[in-house]
Amino acid sequence: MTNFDALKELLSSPKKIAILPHKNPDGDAIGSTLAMYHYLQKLNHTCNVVAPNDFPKFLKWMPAAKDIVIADYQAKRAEAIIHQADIIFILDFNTVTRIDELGHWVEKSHAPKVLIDHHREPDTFDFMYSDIEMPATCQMVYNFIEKMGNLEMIDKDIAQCIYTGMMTDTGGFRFRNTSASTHRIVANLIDKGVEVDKVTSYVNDSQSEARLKLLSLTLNNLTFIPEYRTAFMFLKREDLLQNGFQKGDTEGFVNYGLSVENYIFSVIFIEDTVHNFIKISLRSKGDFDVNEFSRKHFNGGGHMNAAGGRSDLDMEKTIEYFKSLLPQYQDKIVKVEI
Ligand SMILES: [Mn+2]
Repeated sequence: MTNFDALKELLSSPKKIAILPHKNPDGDAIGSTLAMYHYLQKLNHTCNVVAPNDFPKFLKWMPAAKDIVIADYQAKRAEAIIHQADIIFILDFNTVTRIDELGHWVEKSHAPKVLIDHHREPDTFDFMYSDIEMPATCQMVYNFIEKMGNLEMIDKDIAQCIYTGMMTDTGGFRFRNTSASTHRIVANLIDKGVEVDKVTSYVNDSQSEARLKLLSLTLNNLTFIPEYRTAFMFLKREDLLQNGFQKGDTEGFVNYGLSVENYIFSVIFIEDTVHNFIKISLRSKGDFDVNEFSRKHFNGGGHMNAAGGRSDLDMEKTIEYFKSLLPQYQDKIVKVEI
């Protein structure tokens, strides 16, 4: 971490601290900000977590989750907290454009800013702990508390927050960057009281009925194209509306297409419930680049293995168009090693 000693000095007397996760906060964003909130309160600081918008139901159980100030609902309060902060923590994101309007307030503030994050190419802040090898910001928060010499201050609440972010960002400790130190830290967190079964259940077993119904409709139309190792699926507006769709309900559906042996490309087409276009999510394995695919054909982009896009054609035409693109990728697709 840059300027660590200066930060430690800064934290040696009580401060007003704003702690920010990114927009559409996930388990790692909420876990890391709440862990830091509990930890800094124990150091006698006055803390607030300010999120740009609301976070999913499966994270609402987390200790002090109800104290998070959501800028979408409490803009004035969010603004005031950032305005009055002596220190601003930026966790699990690396550029102020990821927090919408809150970004203006952060830029306006003269308070020193502390970044702890594992995303590529961060902006420059006063204090930075940036490491793209880390599987989760929560793991970095643990390391930060350790470097502060305060591991003994990690209680059950802090441990459950850190554990949640590590679990969700590693896909349940399965992704490649899950390391030996990830597991060593998890072992220590369990010693501090993490209830592994409960956290797992809170996170995984709080899906809405709508989500499961929509999943069943989606899997029902899942189509396989073996010669292109490609699967696709779709959801129509009336299905979404008739089943009480809420934002986030279709998160992760696209991954089912990659759970089939030998398949490396999966796409879901979802009609927007308000506007006349189709949202597209694309996932791949190996070196088949869906970022490039989406940029070229669907006005989108993202990462090599996960991208988004859109189509202004209707569903039938969009799917026809998608299928018509596949032959030109056949060579690339058959060569992908997994
Ligand atoms: Mn993260």
